[in-house]
Amino acid sequence: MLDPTQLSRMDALIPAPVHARPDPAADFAVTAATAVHAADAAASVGEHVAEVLRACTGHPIPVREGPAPDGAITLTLDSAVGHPEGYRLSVTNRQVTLRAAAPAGLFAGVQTLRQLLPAVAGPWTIAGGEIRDQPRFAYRGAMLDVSRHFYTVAEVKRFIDQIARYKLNVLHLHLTDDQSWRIEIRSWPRLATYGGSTQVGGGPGGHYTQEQYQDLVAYAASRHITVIPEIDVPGHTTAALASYPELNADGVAPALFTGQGNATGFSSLATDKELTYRFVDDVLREVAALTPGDYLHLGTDETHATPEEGRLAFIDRVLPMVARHGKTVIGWHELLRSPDLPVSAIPQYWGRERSDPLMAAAVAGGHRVLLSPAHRVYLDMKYDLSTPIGYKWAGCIDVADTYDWDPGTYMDGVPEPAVLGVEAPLWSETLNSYADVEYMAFPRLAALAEVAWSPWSTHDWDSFARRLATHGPRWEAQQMNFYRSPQIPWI
Ligand code: TNX
Repeated sequence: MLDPTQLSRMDALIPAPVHARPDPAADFAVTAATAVHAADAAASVGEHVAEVLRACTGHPIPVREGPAPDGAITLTLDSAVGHPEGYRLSVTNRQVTLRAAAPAGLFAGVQTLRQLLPAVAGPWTIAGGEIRDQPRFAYRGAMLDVSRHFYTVAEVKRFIDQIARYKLNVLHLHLTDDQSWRIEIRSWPRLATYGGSTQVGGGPGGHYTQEQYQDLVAYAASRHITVIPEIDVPGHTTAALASYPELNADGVAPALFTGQGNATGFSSLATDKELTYRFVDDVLREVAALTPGDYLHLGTDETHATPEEGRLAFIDRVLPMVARHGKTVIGWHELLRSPDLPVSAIPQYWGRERSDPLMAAAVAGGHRVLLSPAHRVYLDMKYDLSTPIGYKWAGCIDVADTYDWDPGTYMDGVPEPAVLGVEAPLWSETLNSYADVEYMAFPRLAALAEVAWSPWSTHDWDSFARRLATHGPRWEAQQMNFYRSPQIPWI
């Protein structure tokens, strides 16, 4: 394997771009005179790149409108680039030019530009050359389970920043489960104030007020990341059932649950009570109103405590509510047990089989799907048997396992055009702190990001491992608690 310290920065990008032509003689020096030129819809991304450059160089880096002189970094919108998340980046001694059809593409280009800067210390040059790039999959997601353990607004923002650097564009927030309810619902206030008051192990927990949730959504949007809220129903609902006795079949509230739970599901909303549907509709209405993105995730997994007939009736009634509130449903793939789903509904596959008749039938019927095969992308699985936290029910998952699979050919009857995208879920039963989140997420999320963004023609484990090695110093500089997998030749 080539020595990673010899890699040029343009050869070390993650995710790998569609096309890159490094030109080591064309590095661009960022100086006290460097300005960013960006107007109109490009201006906010212009401010973002200026902020990145100010933070590392200490130079003023003003953002200006108008024609760019020599020595400038220019961001322009140009419909000729085509794909809304694609970009063209050209770096010469005299100027840096970034073009994209939409701000999301400029933002993706800026994430590339960051990696063209030195990892830790100056001289602050942007590595020279040309890049043409666009994503393979539209949906590139990470899920954070804030229910089993609570993470503060500041911690979730840090996670957003960390995933944005690798061009992920979806943050799925698992907001409710047996252990807690983490989002304020004004029509059912005890969900958050009581149902959110604890976490696994019995610690204090917490919840997001509606203002805090909106602040998170806006922060994510400023990084071109869509938040998808998950309200897991009808199972995984002890926190709600504990908060309101009338939601229980027998009218008796269970105690709050602070164990880790089991992988089968032991709680259920009362699917034959009319009040249940008023409750779900109220919750979905409030959450939809706070969420600008297109999707609501309804969970629907592991409903072993819900009689099957009740489960089907529940899903039949609840899916149209989501549509009435203007959103498209995502559910874990158990959703496919319901016949006659609207074709817009998106199953998220978390199984380990490469063949699933319900998935193939859904695709044949026109559904698009999300792939999260547990033994590849479940970030709560241990790396190896010595990993102190995490589970191993789907196997130990080291970086190469997350890297070496092709979503476009992964499942029988699920060809690439049917794959909306991929997502790596991070369940948090065993993650006691945000440092634990980082440890399980990185470096595996970088591998997932490349699977999601880069064309399969660039897929190459040796190359990836070498490139990843150069990201270690960047993560150290950000005080990230990442796992130093022995598969990677860290520098
Ligand atoms: C299964 S995958 C779950 C989660 C657990 C996870 C632990 C899925 C849809 N449900 O409730 O947290 O396993 O690995």
